[in-house]
Amino acid sequence: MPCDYSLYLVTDRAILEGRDLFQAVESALRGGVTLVQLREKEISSRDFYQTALALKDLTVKYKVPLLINDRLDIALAVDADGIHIGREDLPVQVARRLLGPQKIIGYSVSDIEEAIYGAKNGADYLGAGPVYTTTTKAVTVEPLGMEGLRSIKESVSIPVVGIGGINLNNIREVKKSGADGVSIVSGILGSGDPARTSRELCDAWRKG
Ligand code: TZP
Ligand code: MG
Repeated sequence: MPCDYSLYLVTDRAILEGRDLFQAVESALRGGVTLVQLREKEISSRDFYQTALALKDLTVKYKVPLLINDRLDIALAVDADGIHIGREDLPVQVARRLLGPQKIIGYSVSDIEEAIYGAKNGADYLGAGPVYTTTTKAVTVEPLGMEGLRSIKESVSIPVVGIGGINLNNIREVKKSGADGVSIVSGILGSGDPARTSRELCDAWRKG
C-alpha cells in the first residue's frame, strides 16, 4: 500500500504530562502529520483497545493511516492500517502471515544487519534510530547520525524513516541523508501547539 511517511507522529502519554492524547493528536493531524502510530507501553489490553478504537475515528476523519505499536491483536481488533514492531515482538514474517499483504508493517532497526533482515522478511518500511540523542526512549545504542542513517537507507530498497531526537532544527539534515520521512514524539507532542509545530515541520520537510 503506498504511504506518505514524511511526517510520522508516534504517541507517548508521558510527554503529554496529563494533556489529552486525542486533542494533541488531532492538533497534529490538523497541522499535517501524514501517519500516526499509537505507542502504549503501560496500559491494559482493554485500555489499549479502547484508545486505538477512538484514535481510529480521528485518523479516518483526517484520512491518515493508523499503525499500532507492538500489538498485532489490537491492530486486528480495530482494523488499523498496520503495526510497528521490533526485534522483541513477533517475527516480521509471522506478522505478515497474520496481517496479510495489504496491511503496513514497520520494523525498528539500528544497523544494516537488522535493516536487511526486516526488508527480506516482508516489512514495508524501516524505522531507523535513534538518529540523534533522545530522552523519550531508553536506548542502549549510540545515535546513528547522518552517516549511519544514510548507510541503512542505502542497504535496502524499502522506505526508511528516521526516529529519535528529530525536530525543526535538524529535520532538513535528516531529509538530506536520504530518509523517506521522520518519526517524531516529543518534537510534536512536547510542543505547546502541535498543529503549528507540525505545519512548520511539514514545510521544512517539503522545502528540504
Ligand atoms: N525509537 C527509537 S528513538 C524513539 C523510539 C520510539 C523515541 C523518539 O522520540 P523523540 O521524542 O522523537 O526523540
Ligand atoms: Mg516493540
